[in-house]
Amino acid sequence: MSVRLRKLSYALGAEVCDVDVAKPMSERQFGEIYQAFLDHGILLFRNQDITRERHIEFSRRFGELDRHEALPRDRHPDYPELLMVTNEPKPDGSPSDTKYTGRQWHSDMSFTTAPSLGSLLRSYAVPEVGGDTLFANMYLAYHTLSEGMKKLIAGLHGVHLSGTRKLANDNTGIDRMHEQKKLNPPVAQPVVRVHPETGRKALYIGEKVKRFDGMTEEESRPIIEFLVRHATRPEFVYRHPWRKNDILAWDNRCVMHQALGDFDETQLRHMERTTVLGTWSGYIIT
Ligand SMILES: O=C(O)CCC(=O)C(=O)O
Repeated sequence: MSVRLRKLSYALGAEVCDVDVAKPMSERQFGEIYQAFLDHGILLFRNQDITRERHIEFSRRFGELDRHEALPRDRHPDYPELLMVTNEPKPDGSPSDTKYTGRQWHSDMSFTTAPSLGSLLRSYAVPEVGGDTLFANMYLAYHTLSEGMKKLIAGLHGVHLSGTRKLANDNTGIDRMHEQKKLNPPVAQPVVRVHPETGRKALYIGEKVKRFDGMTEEESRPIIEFLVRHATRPEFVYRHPWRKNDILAWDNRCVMHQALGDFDETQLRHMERTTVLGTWSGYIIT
């Protein structure tokens, strides 16, 4: 049986239709799904009312899973393979640590020595409207740069830092940010990555990049800002309007994303993510 795909946007993404990821899947069928993942950058599976165990099990087919040692506060208490993104207050009534996760353009775990291959985010509760996520095709972003800019960035390494940039006025998340910084020293990652499976070049940049190694922040900032602005032009982006029980799988090696805060924060938005470990070709900044 061949999987049926429906394109999500001009730039990237496809919906995999009529697949229940909790059901046994042959190597051949998963092979088709994985090929679609490589071809489209994002795959959407709708109506996946499945258990946490099945979410983890399906994710393992993409590769070894991260146990999120770099983000200990954000893990599900019983499932270290699941990272929570939720605005549900803690049992003591204080705000969730992960309320503002992902509110900047990034590729998952780029600030660690195990930058992610891919992520599978599942929606448990979504607000009535909004709470969308944006995704940008970083192959297109690279290939539409001028030859001059490609030359300029060819040997550069971006210095990626952990931490949440956008904090609430009440400093929600500040302890978490300090903890993350201690756990994760700055790492340098190539700005142009060759995708290890497709062999295609993609831009690897984002708002966690503070400067280029060997350059000052002042020198780096205009180039970083240009690259992020360029990569997130509307024609390179897909905006995902979540429904409950969606699973969205994306390839962090050629896709960057950002969670939007365009929703009523009194309404519950609860997501859980598995993160597939990727390969590392950067270095630690000492
Ligand atoms: O909540 C979202 O829509 C995305 C969260 C996010 O950025 C992430 O899991 O890396």
